[in-house]
Amino acid sequence: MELKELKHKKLKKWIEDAVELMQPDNVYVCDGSKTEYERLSEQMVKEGLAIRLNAQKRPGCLLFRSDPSDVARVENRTFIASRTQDAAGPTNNWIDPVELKQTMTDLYRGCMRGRTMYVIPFSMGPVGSPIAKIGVEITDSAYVVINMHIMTRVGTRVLDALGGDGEFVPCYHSVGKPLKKGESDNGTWPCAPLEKKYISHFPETREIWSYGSGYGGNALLGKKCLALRIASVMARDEGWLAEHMLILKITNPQGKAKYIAGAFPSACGKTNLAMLVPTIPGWKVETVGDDIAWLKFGSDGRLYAINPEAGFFGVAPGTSEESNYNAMKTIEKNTIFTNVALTKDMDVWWEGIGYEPEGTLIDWTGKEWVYDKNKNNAPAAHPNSRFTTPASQCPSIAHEWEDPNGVPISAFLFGGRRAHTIPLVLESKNWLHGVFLGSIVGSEVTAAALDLKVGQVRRDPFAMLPFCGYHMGDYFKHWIHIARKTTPDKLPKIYFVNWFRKTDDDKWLWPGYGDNSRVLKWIFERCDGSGKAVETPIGNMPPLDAIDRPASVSAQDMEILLKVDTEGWLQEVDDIRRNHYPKFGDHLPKELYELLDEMEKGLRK
Ligand code: SAT
Ligand code: MN
Repeated sequence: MELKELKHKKLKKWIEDAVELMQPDNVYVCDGSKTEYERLSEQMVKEGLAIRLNAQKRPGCLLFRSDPSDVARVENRTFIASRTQDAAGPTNNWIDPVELKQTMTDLYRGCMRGRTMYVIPFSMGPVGSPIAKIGVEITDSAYVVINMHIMTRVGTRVLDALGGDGEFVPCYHSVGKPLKKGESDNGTWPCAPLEKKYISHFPETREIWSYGSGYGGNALLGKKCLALRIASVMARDEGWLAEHMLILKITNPQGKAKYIAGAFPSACGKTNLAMLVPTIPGWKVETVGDDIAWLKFGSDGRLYAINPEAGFFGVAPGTSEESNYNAMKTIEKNTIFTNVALTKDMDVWWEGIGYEPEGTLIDWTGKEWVYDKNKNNAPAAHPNSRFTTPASQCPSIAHEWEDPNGVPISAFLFGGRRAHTIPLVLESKNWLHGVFLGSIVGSEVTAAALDLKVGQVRRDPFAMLPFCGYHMGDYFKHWIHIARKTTPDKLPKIYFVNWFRKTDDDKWLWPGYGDNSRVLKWIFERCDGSGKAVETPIGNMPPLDAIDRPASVSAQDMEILLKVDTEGWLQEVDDIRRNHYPKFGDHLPKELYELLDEMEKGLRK
């Protein structure tokens, strides 16, 4: 579509201003068609930016290799530029919005020279749904366009829904590498150096400005930037929730279904949990979403969740037939792989794919790579290598996944990677206590963000620390207050889970994956009023016989998994009181300090 055909005056003006500033060679408004996807794919293959994979083994699949400096979200270059620093809070990077816009305007000036400006109208949520939000991303990356095709609903139908004066979130994106006359990318991934990367959010004006990175959440602006950072601010103002949560449907052998939403930090297995194949006979798990949930109250007083996305941007390493059968089926076709390894027969490979590679590979940096049984060489696939794949292709997708009204949530899960202390599962005493549990989530850091030390425990409340567009203390308050919109019996129950416990000699205590269905079954039964629980100082826990123990877990290990580790929890209390809660200053709801005191008292009894 041509720019002049656009009906929406404000949108047209916004694009024209961007064209003047960024000076692209061409402007192209995306229609979202299959032909468009194919044309851009072919263009990138020709330019040497993409490799077409084996048409028999992986039809419609592409492989991209990014610049080694551009492989994950960059949290220290991510900014919440609210008018005051206090509004952004102590856990977000803040720059004064006027100053930041000045800096970035200078960077944007002429940044698309030699390139095409793509205009991507996209909908988060089914097009036309009352809960969907529309965004328009301007980008100079064709890679971003085809990823957005999969991750969101894109194109003319979105412009139609927007009409002449509909509301949209304006999103600027540039890889930050203008081309001189006659210059080309020459087959290398374009991006700007770290100190020039900016992933910026202006919460009051609901704008997103991203510069310098082409990877994942830095560049696919519908995901973390719109659906979490900006949407969390909208949700606070409008009385709903925008959360970093998977959504799954679980059905018992009698055919009764419930929906569960779960928050875990990036690369902690949300995708695996959302697509889980239960190991307990007769139970079924289906997928509604794997990363983000928007939740609103229905007229019946219950919380309903939609998945605003249309695809999965999943971590490749560790994904295998065994760990995630449904993901492996989903990515058989029409999938974009980024930074995985390439086999001789033009297929993909990564660490933990479930089989050894044949012959030599080309690793994610483009170099020859020989498999070493002792694993002494650097990984062939980058630890944060990803697949972008359509949700509709997932064998476990629930038929209601695009229901514009969402699905009613019975339980929330909070979890992270914790080798010690945190039990396999814990139920909150009530809503407020559940908010307390959410506020103290910690996890060992993964490779999903570039600038954090992998393996260290960091507190990541509600798994939202990198994704909340305002002060986290106010976010806790919002969670406390939202309960007043309904009656306690209508609210989801809240659980703390930990699949990642280890023995002192570093062995997993719990098999995880499909066996996590055993924990989900107990949660289902609790929500159904039948499951047993015992009260402890940290919350309600299943008695030993309430969870079907997998054959691979000894009775002794089960006891460790379900025991209150008093010493460990007292250390938690100490760490929360000294290092975690004080960060939020007087924005931290006092109720949470009270619950911390109460828990400590209980533990010392
Ligand atoms: O790069 S993303 O932010 O989309 C992935 C993640 O960190 O969860
Ligand atoms: Mn995520």
